[in-house]
Amino acid sequence: MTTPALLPLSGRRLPPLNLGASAFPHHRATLRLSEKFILLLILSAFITLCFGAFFFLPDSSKHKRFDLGLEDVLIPHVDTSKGGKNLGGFLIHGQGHDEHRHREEEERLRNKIRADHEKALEEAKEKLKKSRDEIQAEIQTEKNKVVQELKKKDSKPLPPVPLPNLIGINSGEPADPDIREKRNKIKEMMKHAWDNYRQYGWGHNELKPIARKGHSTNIFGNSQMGATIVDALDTLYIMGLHDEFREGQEWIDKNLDFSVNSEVSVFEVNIRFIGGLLAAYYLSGQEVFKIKAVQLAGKLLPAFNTPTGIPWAMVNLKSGVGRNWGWASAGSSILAEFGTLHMEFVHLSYLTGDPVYYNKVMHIRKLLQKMDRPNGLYPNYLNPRTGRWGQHHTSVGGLGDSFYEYLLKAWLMSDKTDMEARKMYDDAIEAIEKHLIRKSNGGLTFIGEWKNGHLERKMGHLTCFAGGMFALGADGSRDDKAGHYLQLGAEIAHTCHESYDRTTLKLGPEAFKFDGGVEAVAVRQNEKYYILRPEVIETYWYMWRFTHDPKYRQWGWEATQAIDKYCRVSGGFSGVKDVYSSSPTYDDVQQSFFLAETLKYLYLLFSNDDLLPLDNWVFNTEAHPLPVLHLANTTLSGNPAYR
Ligand code: DMJ
Repeated sequence: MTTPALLPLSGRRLPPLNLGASAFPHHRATLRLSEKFILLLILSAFITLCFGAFFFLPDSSKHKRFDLGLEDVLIPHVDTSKGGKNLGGFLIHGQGHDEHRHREEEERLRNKIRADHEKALEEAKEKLKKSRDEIQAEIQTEKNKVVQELKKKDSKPLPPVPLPNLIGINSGEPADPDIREKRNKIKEMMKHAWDNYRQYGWGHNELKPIARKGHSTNIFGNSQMGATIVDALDTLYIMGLHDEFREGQEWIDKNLDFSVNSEVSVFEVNIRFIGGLLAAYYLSGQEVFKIKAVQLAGKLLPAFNTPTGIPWAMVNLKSGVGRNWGWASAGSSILAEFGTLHMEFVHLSYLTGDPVYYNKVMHIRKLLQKMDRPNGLYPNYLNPRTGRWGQHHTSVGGLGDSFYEYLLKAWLMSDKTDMEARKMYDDAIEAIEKHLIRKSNGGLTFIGEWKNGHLERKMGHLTCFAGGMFALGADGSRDDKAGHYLQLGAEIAHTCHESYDRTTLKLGPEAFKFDGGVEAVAVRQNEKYYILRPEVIETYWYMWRFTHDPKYRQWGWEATQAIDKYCRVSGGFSGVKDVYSSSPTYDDVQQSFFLAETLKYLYLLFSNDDLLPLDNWVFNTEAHPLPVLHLANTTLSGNPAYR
């Protein structure tokens, strides 16, 4: 309200107040002060009256009941003849009438609850009359129903994505009868491995070929997830073993279920299962593989919920709880594990239109880029809580290997557009060459391991993959050093061949030394085993593709014969405990990577180059081929969801 303070103290007239012609169209536009004062007094009295009326009227809200859809409790319609009004969604009644209705309702409710209890009691009594088996069968039926419902929910169709031009899914049949025969022998070995797994280990992760039963390790958790089936699918496909492929597909369709209370290795599940399923999808076009890969990837995502976004090594598929290996330095995650997700995750984003996978792996890359690297080397251990390196150990073998491989392959898979990855690869390889690669007294090039400023002159079987990696990365290398890297690849292939050739069984040991007069030979008893690993054969195959030097086929054939002679048993193939012993003992495990990698690389070594050409396909670290994404930017623009 206007106050008397606005009144002139001197009696001098204030200039006329303009209330505007539109406010009072029938009056003069201007009023004198006394008239204005009276008008304001009347207005204020009127407003006070309105406020009073508003606050002192009886509160009708006490009589309102809101319809929340509880039809049993509330009155379904309003009988306006008895004083009720329907005010759009809630009901109003006179008070006396309301209390009566309320009591009626309470009584009705009580009766209903009583009836429900009696019914439940009757049902329980009926159940107890049934046998244990009948009850179990009923529970199982209910469970199956729930699983089917969940499956339906999980099997939502994914957005259609333009498939890359899938060149090179052909027979690759060599013209030379000798090479054809060798290739057929390798196919026969695959059939032997598969048939025995089919017979004795079906659905289990791996096979014990001597005990003739299923086998598993902690990397797959405690569930039977058919690791061998998933890992072997694409090898079966490219070998033309289509009946076996279909058996595998059927098992996956009906049985592969990731809603299990099982703690698995994120890395292993990614490279073997997601990689295997994606490759099977691209090769065969069967949707089921894509759907399963995406379902599984969803289960791995909680592993990334760490303070840094560096994933845990293990995750429980059901609860999503993650943790690291107890043996890893200071609770660290492992470079070769969190650094070997990129290829599969980029494909997942490409196929689903969901950037979540891509973002997870790019986040890891960005974080690594920002970190200091001792001597330019990446340590094997990184703490996911603090974002700090653990022990300063660097390896191109176990714990480090496939991280470097995936930098190179990220570039290749992006049709050589992901220059950030290429630069990281080039920088890392330069540091590795400077600090880790040496020549032995006998002239063998080897890659040692860096341990707190000291070079250990030991090379692992796993490290032998690097020969192929150097050859694969030669084209596009910095300062046009293609010839140098191809040569380096050849030298590593030669050294690794020596590690095979210097054994009794002509199979390579797990680790070999270049120290104290020893060259490419295992010294410790616990490094003398061969567990059907692929890395040396993998390098032979890459070297063959880039050079066509017949010695690589020759070396590959030596390895094939040694495996067939010393690792083959009637129930499949087994690793051996001592490659220097003429009467070796078996470890009784047929590793899933034997079917995924070792036999696939051997088969490709004796096939024509037009079977899965390297311009169009990039093999993940478990030898699962994924197509190059010929996209405008690094990874994702091929998917309509990203445009
Ligand atoms: C495979 O699972 C993969 O090649 C992985 O990158 C390292 N080791 C095994 C085979 O030796």
